[in-house]
Amino acid sequence: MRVLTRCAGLVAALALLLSCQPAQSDEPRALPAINVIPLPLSTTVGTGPGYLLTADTAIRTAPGTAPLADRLAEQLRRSTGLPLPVGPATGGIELRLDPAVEGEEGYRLAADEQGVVITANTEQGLYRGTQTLRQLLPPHIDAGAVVQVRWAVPPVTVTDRPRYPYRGALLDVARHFFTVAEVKAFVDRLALYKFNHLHLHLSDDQGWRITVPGHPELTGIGAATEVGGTPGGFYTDADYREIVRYAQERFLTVVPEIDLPGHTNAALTAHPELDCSGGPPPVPYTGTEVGFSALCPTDERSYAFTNDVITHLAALTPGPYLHIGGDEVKRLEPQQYEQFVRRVAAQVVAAGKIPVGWHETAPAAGAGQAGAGQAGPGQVGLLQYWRADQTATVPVQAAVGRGAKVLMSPAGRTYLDMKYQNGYRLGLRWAGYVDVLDTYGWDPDTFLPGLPPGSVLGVEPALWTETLSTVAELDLMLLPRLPALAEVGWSAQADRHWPEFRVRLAGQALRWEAAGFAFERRPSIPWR
Ligand code: TNX
Repeated sequence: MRVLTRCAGLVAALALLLSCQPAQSDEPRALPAINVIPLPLSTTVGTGPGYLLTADTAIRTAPGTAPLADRLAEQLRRSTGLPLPVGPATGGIELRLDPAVEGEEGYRLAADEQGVVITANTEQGLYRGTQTLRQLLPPHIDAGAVVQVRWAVPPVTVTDRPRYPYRGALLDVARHFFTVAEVKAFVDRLALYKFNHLHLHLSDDQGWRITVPGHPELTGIGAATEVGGTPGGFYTDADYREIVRYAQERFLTVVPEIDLPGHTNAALTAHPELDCSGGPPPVPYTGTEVGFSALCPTDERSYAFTNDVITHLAALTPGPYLHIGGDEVKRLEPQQYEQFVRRVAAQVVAAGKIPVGWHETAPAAGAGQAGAGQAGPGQVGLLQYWRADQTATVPVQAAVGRGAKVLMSPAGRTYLDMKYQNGYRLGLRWAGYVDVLDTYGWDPDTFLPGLPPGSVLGVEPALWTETLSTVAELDLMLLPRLPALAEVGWSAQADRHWPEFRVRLAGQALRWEAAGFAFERRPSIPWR
């Protein structure tokens, strides 16, 4: 299988070279025949002409696949202008459920002159397959209006499933607020590259972004600002549900984070009684320092507050996880901190969710009695590792020994708010400069030494937004690094090769241009 995959890569590279003739300015340029990111498990290129979408093409459904087929049709109609009727009788593109296909997200895609068949054992698998189909079509398939090109799918057989079950991305909506429409735009980028979790960082020193019944001040006062002093914002229940729905439709699970007990200045402006630092009463903060705020660990009212927030958020969230933060707390004694995390984790478990925490919560992490990855009372079940180096390995190893799982977000590899290079206009640089090769050239299983196989649940890039306030700015940081991290999370480690990847990545530019996405032309990528 690996040989075939490598061959497919070579074919793609060759096709790219051959298509390098000067492009006519207003004519769509040709893409390599096979250019899929993340790299599928196995790809076999056929010899025939492939399948051409025409006015006669229909999308054929099987029991259980109609809603997905409707959405695929809707997406393809926009740029092809083809009618693409959906139904059980006719064909061209076919979506089939088959329990024999391996993996919850696995799928098979076969394209020849007769048509395209996508087979999976779940709707989720079928959806991932439709994103491969999208990438097999000319890049103008992502245009917002009708384009006249040959809508050809190359003859190919793809068998695919992901390396890791958890491939997420964090969006910080606290430092700068992003509207529901802007979050949906972020989800669109994630869906294209087969991510399956959306981590929303909903609270921080600079803003509180979600309504909680009985706490009108949280959104009245706590949500008013953002970094730089511009007006903030917040999500109503309906807004949040709409984000969840939109993400779910693309088979992404929303993981909400309320950062506790630090990063809580915005909450404390709404609830000054929960501050016991002895300093002046908290005021809205629009700077970018971290580590100065904490909920009072010795006041019972703090736990009544966290319980209100957690039960409400758990009720709004269909996914299994609730993230309680826990990072960069400088004001509490270690024992006080651990007790705080345990109490809040217990509230999360009582609300029916698995607590996730930044790796600082490791002393309070484990599996409890509920089995691996399932947190017991007072335990964080999933640790998100963010340090750029390995200095926090030991407590994480110990927590894994107690049954916790690890989500890898090492800052020097996955922090998409880091500058690409010295002098770059956007971003921070505390974890160093992060160029495309930094995001691609590592292995999540071995970044931390001494973790038993299976401890790493997945990978999660993070887009913190101290310096970012528009979708175009988010895009400049995401593209081209997000697809690199998609491949780190999805594709087999032994199949990943930078020289081949950078050629495929270059091909994505036509897609981003067609879709109107901003991206950064990093010199390490052979853009045309
Ligand atoms: C660290 S790593 C943070 C965030 C900042 C980010 C900026 C972690 C869990 N916390 O609060 O936004 O660095 O890069």
